Parts: sequence; structure tokens; C-alpha cells
Amino acid sequence: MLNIFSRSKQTSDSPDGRRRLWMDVGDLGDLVNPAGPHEQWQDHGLGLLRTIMHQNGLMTDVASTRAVTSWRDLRKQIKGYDMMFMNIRSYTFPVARRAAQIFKEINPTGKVITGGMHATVALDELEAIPEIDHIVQGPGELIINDIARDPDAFPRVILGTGTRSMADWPMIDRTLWPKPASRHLAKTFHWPLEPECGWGPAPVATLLTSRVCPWKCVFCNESSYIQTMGRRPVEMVIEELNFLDTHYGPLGSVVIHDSMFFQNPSWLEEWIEKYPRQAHQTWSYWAAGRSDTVRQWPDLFETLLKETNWGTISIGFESGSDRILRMLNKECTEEDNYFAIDLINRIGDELEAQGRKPPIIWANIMLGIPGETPEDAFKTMRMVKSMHRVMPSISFYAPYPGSALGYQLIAEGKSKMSKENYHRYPDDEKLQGIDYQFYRELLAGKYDDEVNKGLDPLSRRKAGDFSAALIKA
Ligand code: B12
Ligand code: SF4
Repeated sequence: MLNIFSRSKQTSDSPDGRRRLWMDVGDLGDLVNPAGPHEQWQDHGLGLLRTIMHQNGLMTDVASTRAVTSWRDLRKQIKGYDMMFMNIRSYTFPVARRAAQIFKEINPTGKVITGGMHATVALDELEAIPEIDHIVQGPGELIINDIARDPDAFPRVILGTGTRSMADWPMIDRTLWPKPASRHLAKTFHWPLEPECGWGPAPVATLLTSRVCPWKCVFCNESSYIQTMGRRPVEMVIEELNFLDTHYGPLGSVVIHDSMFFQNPSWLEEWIEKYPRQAHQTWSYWAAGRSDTVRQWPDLFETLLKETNWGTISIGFESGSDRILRMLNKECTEEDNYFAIDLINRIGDELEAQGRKPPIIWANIMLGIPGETPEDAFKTMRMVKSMHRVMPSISFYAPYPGSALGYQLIAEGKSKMSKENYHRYPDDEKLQGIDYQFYRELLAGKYDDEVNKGLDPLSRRKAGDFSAALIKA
């Protein structure tokens, strides 16, 4: 039995005697009494880089802003370090900035070394923080050891380097991830595995098989920060799952965090061949696809659902209107979306008739997109209602830096997101000029008569109140 509350390995073990700290960043208290299930997921960037450092004798401690409920509590944990490392995404930027300031106050000669998505897409915001000594843009796996050994040898802003393939990544040592910080949470967390969030039974293993998506939707910043790299070989993925099952399991289900799992057919064919045979169990998993490729490779998709237990299918439908899909450069059409929905509905019915668990759609939907008319939004809600087994994940469009549309709206002064508040609450207003009240009413079912037009009786009967499906974005 693992001792959840034991401290992680001390930096005094580092041969050079320098004390290094990794700061996991997220909202205060999310590892004490989380605001929601997704807030508890572990950070693969931190896990990977810490693993690489430890394998090279650069020992670190870990602290987490999620594991404390006040800044005062954090202060107590960061005294006496020579360096602090952080992986900063846009939505963790305000917390990371505060952590950097506190670290420097307590350790004036210590170095704050940062990297992550926000360093790449909003460099100016990091540069404006005097407490940050180094900013690494892009991937960090081939530079982290050098900068941790001798940060002074590097300029303030550095271009990171990554491996050509995910085959070159070590298996993450998950015991280097922060622990749940309350007895209550520890009971359901299954550290160093992760808790369930409604997608499959606990304990959950999250992992990545691919990185970066080749499409260029204008609201997304995938292509702007890391170059496409080789996918992790199927056998390494299965080996890791079996390892986790043996050492920390029994594993309940898997979350494949890839931005785009359903790409690269030859990899997927190998997955179909090997996962059901070589894994200790064909654990059900969550993974993402696109409706146009489902339409392009329907047989491959159906086989994946039926033979590999792809139980929760995340699809970025985004909108039910061609006009909006074109504006978003989604390269998927209304017809593609309905093709994928009908296919999943049909496969679900078939599996259910055989007494098997039908797959569920995790439907990513955006509302409040600039230029969207009420009719576009009705079409979107109509599309959501036509999914027979669905967990809708609806968000108000958020103009993130790094995405083409985000940069444009920020430059035009229309973004209401700020470096103080990249995202806080699901119904936060993200843009000027959007009638959010209309969208709140739409989600509450006020326009159900419009939405239900043309829907089959089963879909029409579905409850019209989607307010609870609105997520942080
Ligand atoms: C998995 C994931 C999630 C998971 C888990 C998040 C987590 N705890 O890690 C979940 C589902 C919860 C999630 C949610 C969200 N996510 Co998310 N997510 C991802 C995803 C797909 C993978 C992240 C990952 O693990 N990457 C792999 C690791 C290895 O890469 P990495 O962390 O970037 O680290 C590398 C480098 O950045 C660098 N590096 C990092 N830190 C440091 C530090 C130093 C010192 C150095 C030298 C280098 C370095 O080196 C690392 C190795 O190369 C990314 C997309 C992507 N391609 O990364 C989006 C992404 C990070 N998410 C994003 C967003 C917007 C969100 C949400 C706000 C919105 C939403 N509707 O989904 C929510 C909010 C979450 C919350 N807590 O409230 C955006 C962030 C945009 C931005 N500008 O920051 C991304 C980039 C997706 C996108 N293209 O829009 N997400
Ligand atoms: S929204 Fe999805 S499909 Fe589009 S670029 Fe981002 S990850 Fe790829």
C-alpha cells in the first residue's frame, strides 16, 4: 500500500546540492476540495520533465498551488529553494504569476524558470513579470536538464527543444505527481493514478499517444506551439498501461488525452490488433476524433468502437451550422457532423441490443461565436439533441492567445479575457458584442420550440435544459 501522505524525494539528494522545486499550478484548493473532476487531472508536462530530471540525477521536490487553500500556506512550502520550475498554460497564468512573486519574496536569489503553452503564445505577458528569470518557449524535454544545471548560462528567453518522436520519452514516473492534499480526496483519488470523472471507472490512467493536431481550426492553438512529432508506438502505450495496472491497479479505465486520437490509420489499425490481445484488459477509454475523419474512415471507426472499447468519444462538433463551421476553419460540415452522430447512434443501438455497453459521445460545442445568429445557435442545439447517448460539453467561445481568431479579437480589443482572468466560471462572458443573455436562455430551454423543429420524436422528447452542461473555457 502506498503512503499517500509521505513526502516526495528531497532535493538534498541532488549531487550538486542545489535545491530545486517544481510548482504544479492550478486553482487554489483543487487538490484539497476540487471545484470539479477535471481540475484534478495531473499535468503530463510536469510529470515528463520531472521524470527526465530525476533520471539524470537532478532531484526536485514538488509543491502545488492546488494542494493549498491560501497563499499563506504556499509560502510555508517554498522556503530555501534555489530554483522553481513551472509549466504555465493561459488558464493557469494568474496563479503562476502569484507563485513566482511569492517565491522571489521568500528566496530573493532563487531562479524562477518557466515554460509551457503560455510562454509560447503570450511571451510578452511572461516577460512583463520581473520575478520570472527564464522563459522557455516550445518543448522542454531536451533542454530541461541543462537549464536546471546552470540557469545562468542561458538568456532570459530561450527556444526549447524536444524529441522527434514520443518514442523517445521515458515512461512518466507518476509518483512524482503531486498528491491529493486532504484525507477526504485521497480516498477517491487513487494516487498515483487518477480519479474518475464520469467517463469510466476509477482508478483512471491518463496518457498521451500523440501530440499536436494537424488541423488548423481558428479558435484552437494546437499548431502554434509544438511541431508535429512521431506518435508513441502502440506497444509502448500498452506496456505502460500494463505496468500501471500491475503496480498501482487494478486499473479501471483510461483517458487518452491526445488532442486528436483518431488520426494516422496505420497506428489505429495496429492499436486494434494489439490492444485487445496484449493489454491485461481491454479497458474502456475516452479519446478524441473529428466528424470528417469518422466519415472518411467509418469502418476503422466502427471497429475501434466495437473491438477496442472506445467507450467515450470526444468529438469537436463545435457548431451545427455550416456558416459557422466555415468561419472556424473547422473543415467539417453539418453533414459530416450528422454522419458521425447517426453512425454512433446506430452502433450504440446495436451494442445495446447485444447487451453490451453503448458508446457515449462527449460533445464539444461552442456558443457565442462572433457572427453567430440565433438560427445558427438553434441548429447547434438541434444537433446536440439528435445525439442519443451524449455528455454535452458546451462552452462560450473563448478567444485564447495562440489561436488565429483569438489573436485577431484580442488585437481588435474585443476580448473580455484578461491576464487577470483567463477563465474562471463557465458562464463568464468572454467577448464584447455577444448577447450572453440569449445564450443563457437558449441553454435553459426557452427556445425549445425552435430547436425542436424537424427533430425526430425521440430527440424532441429530450430535456431542453442544458445549463448544467456549460463548462469552464
Ligand atoms: C490534457 C489536456 C487537458 C486536460 C488536463 C489538463 C492538465 N491538468 O494537464 C483537461 C481535459 C482537464 C484540459 C482542460 C482544459 N484545457 Co486543456 N489540454 C490538454 C492537452 C490536450 C494536452 C496537455 C499535455 O499534457 N500535453 C503534453 C505535455 C507533455 O506538454 P506540455 O504540458 O505543454 O509540456 C511541454 C512544453 O510545454 C514544455 N514545458 C512545459 N512546462 C515547462 C517548464 C519548463 C521549465 C520548460 C523548460 C519547459 C516546459 O515542455 C513540455 C514537454 O515538451 C493540451 C493540448 C496540447 N497539445 O498540449 C490542451 C490545452 C493545454 N488545454 C487548453 C485549454 C484551453 C483547456 C481548457 C481551459 C478549456 C477547455 N474547454 O478544454 C480546460 C481547462 C482546464 C482546467 N483545469 O480548468 C489549451 C490551452 C491554451 C493556452 N493558451 O494555454 C490547450 C493547449 C488546447 C488548445 N489547443 O486549445 N486540458
Ligand atoms: S480544435 Fe481539434 S481538430 Fe481543430 S486544431 Fe484543435 S485539436 Fe485539432
